[in-house]
Amino acid sequence: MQEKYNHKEIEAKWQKEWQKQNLYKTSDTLIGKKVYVLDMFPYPSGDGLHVGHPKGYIATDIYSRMKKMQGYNILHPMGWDAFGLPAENYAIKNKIHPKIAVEKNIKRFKEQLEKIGFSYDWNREVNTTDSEYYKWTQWIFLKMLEKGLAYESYEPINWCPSCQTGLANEDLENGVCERCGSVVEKRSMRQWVLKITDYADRLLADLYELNWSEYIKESQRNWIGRSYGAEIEFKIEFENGDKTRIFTVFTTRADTLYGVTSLLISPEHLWITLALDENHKGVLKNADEVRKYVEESKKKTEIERTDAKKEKTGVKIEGVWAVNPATGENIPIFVADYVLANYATGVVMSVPAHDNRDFEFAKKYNLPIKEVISGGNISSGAYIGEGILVNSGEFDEMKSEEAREKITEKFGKKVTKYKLRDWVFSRQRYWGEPIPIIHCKKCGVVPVPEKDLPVRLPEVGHYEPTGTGESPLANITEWVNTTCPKCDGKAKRETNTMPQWAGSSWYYLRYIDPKNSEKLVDKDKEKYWSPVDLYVGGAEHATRHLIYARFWHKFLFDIGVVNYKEPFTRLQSVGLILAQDGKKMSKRFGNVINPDDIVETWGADSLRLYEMFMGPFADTIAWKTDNMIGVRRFLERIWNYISIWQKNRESDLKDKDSFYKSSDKLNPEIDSELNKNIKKVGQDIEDMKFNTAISSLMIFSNLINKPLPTGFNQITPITDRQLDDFLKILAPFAPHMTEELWHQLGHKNSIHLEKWPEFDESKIREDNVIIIVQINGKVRANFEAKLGITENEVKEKASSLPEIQKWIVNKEIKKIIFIQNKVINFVIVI
Ligand code: ANZ
Ligand code: ZN
Repeated sequence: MQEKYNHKEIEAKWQKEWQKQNLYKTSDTLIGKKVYVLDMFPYPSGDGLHVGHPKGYIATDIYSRMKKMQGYNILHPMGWDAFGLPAENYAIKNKIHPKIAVEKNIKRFKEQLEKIGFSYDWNREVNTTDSEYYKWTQWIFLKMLEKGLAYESYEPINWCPSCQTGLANEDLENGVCERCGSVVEKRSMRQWVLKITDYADRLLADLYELNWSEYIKESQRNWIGRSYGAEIEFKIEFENGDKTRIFTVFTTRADTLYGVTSLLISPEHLWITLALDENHKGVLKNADEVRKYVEESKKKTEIERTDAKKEKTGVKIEGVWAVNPATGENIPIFVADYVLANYATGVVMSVPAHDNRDFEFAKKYNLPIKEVISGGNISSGAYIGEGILVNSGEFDEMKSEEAREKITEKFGKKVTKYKLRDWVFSRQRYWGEPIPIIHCKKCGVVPVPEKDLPVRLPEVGHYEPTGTGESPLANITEWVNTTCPKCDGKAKRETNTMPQWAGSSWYYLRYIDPKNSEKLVDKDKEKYWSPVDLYVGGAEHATRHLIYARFWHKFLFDIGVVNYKEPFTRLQSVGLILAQDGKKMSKRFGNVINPDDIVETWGADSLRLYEMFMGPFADTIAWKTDNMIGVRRFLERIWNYISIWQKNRESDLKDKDSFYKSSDKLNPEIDSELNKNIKKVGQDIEDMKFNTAISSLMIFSNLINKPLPTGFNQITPITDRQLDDFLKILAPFAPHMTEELWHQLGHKNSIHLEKWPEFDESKIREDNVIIIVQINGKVRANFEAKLGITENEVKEKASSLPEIQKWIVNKEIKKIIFIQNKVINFVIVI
């Protein structure tokens, strides 16, 4: 065995060997227990991987390796999310065709990944830009069209002036384009839209059964934003004698109807637009003032408009008023930009006494504040809670919850509203899946027949956005002009493409059956492998990808393509790795650390251990190359230990009482520590607590590296089986080094195909410590406790002891000094 741990030689050797043996090929026999472990697949950017990317991949690799050793069939694939704006913008900037750029970037990514020693089954690689893949993305779209879930719309949508494409609500961050930071505009244009709102209730209901963090579930609930409320009609009257008309408001607090002292209307409301129109001159007496306000509010983002801290503004519309249906009173109408056009009816009944925004607004414009729910003090602010009705006619003295029902019954009707909007599904860009539609003058919208799929993206020289609202595909006449599948007449292809999120909404299904040319996925295979048992990725996908994929999955469930109604049973978020300077790692800041360099200097196994040892897996933590030394030394000590162990063993085996020949020479301390390790490491990997698993392995390594005064050379001896077990539980973390040592010890098969060791609970000795309790530095008591007992637990236990109670009861404790596993000292005033 070599004296020194040479990571370069070992890692290259085993990566090649594993590939040769096809060690990580997923078995096609659909029997026995299975685990499907999935990473959110990357989009292959031109910058390559930085050390932050593999963090999640390392975790899933460790998890898959352990599960494989525990006897599960493993599906652990990888692929590329390669359509969309990032890839296209990179290609435009660097003047290479996106297809070429993507190929090049994928090659680079793959090389980088392979150096880290992942156990992916590359036979199942998928690429969303491969026409054999996106054929099925198009197929799903056609199925949605068939079921009435895809439709054309001309509603105003978000338009990014810099990316020159329409965007879905999900593509905005605080009202600006999530990709480039530009303020988006509203544009009316023809769009394909998917009716995700049909699934809103099921998307909410099924969250309950998912093993996902409460944070992500809550983000989804807020995104879907279901509110139960009422619609109530208000009569509108005009000073100039125009016909009356009706405005409908949406409210979640119908119980406050008697307290409504004005009506607020959104600046984009159709009625405002029409009233400002030439034809309606004279309807609004202060049209110029209103028009000016409407123009100004267009410049604000939605976040600015709804920010609770921002001042509420509005303009009273002169010459028109509304009638409160409950009190019969005339109330003013305001145009106010904290009312959003695209939520509910775009008209709000303002109740200053019981809504914070309305309170502020009423103060500013001197509107009456009329209390109708008792329980608060409205001179100091709105009372938004529940209570008993007052000043509400026949409803006085009723509880607000009950009044809500009763007032709705009398003046309105119950409705449910959602914040979720239908998914704007077309992009005016080149690098995406063509939407498989043909427009025929005679037959209208005609779906491309299934047998003609895929509709391939034409390869062209120019793919820059046109800026006209049309896709660059519109200029490619030979592609656009086609014949109608129905009437054989002249027709044109749809030129919009799908958004980046299309291909990633179902990719996990294709891994199950990546080469199937007949079907999206074989049913039996799908039944066996689905659902994904563990899905790991960034929390930034909480609402977009994870809502879209759930929506598509439910649709595929409805049409019988999949067997389960949810795609991802357990979801685990990865914490970001920041750069050494504490900033986000990015080429822009010049602070990127390339995993290739770390692997070169320290080795892949050290990189893997380091990333898992940085701290709790979901935490955001800054990278520190200096700290690589710690995990590297840990591996070296194990290497050295085994090298000495082997020599000792050879000479000792000549002795007839050889330690290594008999298992009853087991050192109970070591045996306990090892059993504890097997238990803890297994449980910690299951719980994704890699940092504590590694520290436990380190404790064991330190223990056996201690020299014993028993004549053994330098180290504490352990038996063959103990050493094997230790290497096995280390193997998922440091797959290369453990494989090498495993073979050095004379084994013939891969350590990664070994059985995960079992632990013997009865061998685990609980570590207890004696905690000394002092009062003002004098020892007054002691008690036995578990190693690692926390300060709070010690404090509680110590203060309950009678010999301590007499010192501290009714005394002021000035300070507590605590030394873990040893002492607690109460400093008191006597
Ligand atoms: C009167 C009222 C009284 C309200 C009260 C609240 C408290 P969620 O839960 O988000 O659905 N609202 C309705 N449409 C709106 C729009 N387009 N833009 C801004 N605000 C709008 O909130 C529903 C509440 O938000 C509604 O209930 C309405 O104000 C307001 F003491 O009506 B409420
Ligand atoms: Zn036709």
